[in-house]
Amino acid sequence: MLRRLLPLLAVLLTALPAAAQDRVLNVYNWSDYIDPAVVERFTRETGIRVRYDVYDSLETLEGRLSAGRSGYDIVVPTSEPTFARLVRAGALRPIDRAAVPNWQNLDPVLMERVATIDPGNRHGAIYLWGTVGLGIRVDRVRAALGPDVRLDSLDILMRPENAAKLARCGIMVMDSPTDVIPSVLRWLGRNPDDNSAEGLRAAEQALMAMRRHVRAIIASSSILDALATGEACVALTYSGDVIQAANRAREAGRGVEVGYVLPREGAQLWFDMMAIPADAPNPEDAQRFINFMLQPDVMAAVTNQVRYPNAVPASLPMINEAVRNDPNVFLSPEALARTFVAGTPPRDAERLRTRLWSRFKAGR
Ligand code: N2P
Repeated sequence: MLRRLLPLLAVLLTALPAAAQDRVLNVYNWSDYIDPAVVERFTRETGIRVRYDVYDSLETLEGRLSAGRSGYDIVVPTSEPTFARLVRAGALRPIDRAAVPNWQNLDPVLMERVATIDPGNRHGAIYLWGTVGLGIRVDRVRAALGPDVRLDSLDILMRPENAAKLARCGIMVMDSPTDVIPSVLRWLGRNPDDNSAEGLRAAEQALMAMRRHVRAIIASSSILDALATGEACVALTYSGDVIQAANRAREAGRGVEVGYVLPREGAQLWFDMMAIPADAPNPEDAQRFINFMLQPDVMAAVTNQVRYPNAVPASLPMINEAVRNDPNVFLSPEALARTFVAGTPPRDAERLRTRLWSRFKAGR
């Protein structure tokens, strides 16, 4: 009986639409930046399997994409500089709105902000956004700098006398000139887009002045881990990563209390964009994925998991109370007004920045 049924089964399986069987979508996203259940649901609903790779800095993403033929269908670059450069280079495929009806769920005010570098929002939808600031061990920082220390400034890290007091406790900086230099310039009271030789020299001096107190300049994903275990006492990194680390530390129950410092001198604000490389092998399925992600319940699940706000306002009622009321996830209008969005440095400035950064890493 079974013998006779098997060939029939084989015929039935091959007759299934190609759709359900061997479609694969290649996604390249930031680490710790999605709810895995959401990816499973996408596969369940569409039959499309997802090959999911991660990066943890814009430098890594740009390196991977610059050669072309990355093989990815979805990438998630920050609006400036990476997404802006890709748009300008014609390296992204225009998105067919008719295939993405959930586009209408996007907040027009936020989308307008990224239209400056992508006129008409043709190449990308905001996925998540956030700030750059400090993850700190609140009790340790208070113990080192005094009970009255203001926990709202990059002074904690950037003033050498503070860094000296915190060195033994563990200072870390994410390994990304792109996402660190603008905050340093701003802390210096300069234009965060100051790419003059003099501006960059000032940034370098400031970084070098606290360099010997820094324990590690490492990938943002490693910083998240180090904050969660308590190994890092002060770390310059992305907002939601700090909040994720704080939650992990709390769950571990070993008395590590992590807090986020939104720099009052002005925090760098960034928007990460879902986009499709021009040479994506499966652009239609990529659009399906973007459409799937833009559903309010899906975006709510992502924000609940990774603690970054999204750009789909209808997701708000489904976001957990604690996340919705966290002022470091959803900034108050006053806090938002003090943020800045960094621009895209010209290529020659990029070279200066890279050299500055290797000297900072080397410590000389
Ligand atoms: C996620 C990193 C946030 C993205 N781990 C920074 N644009």
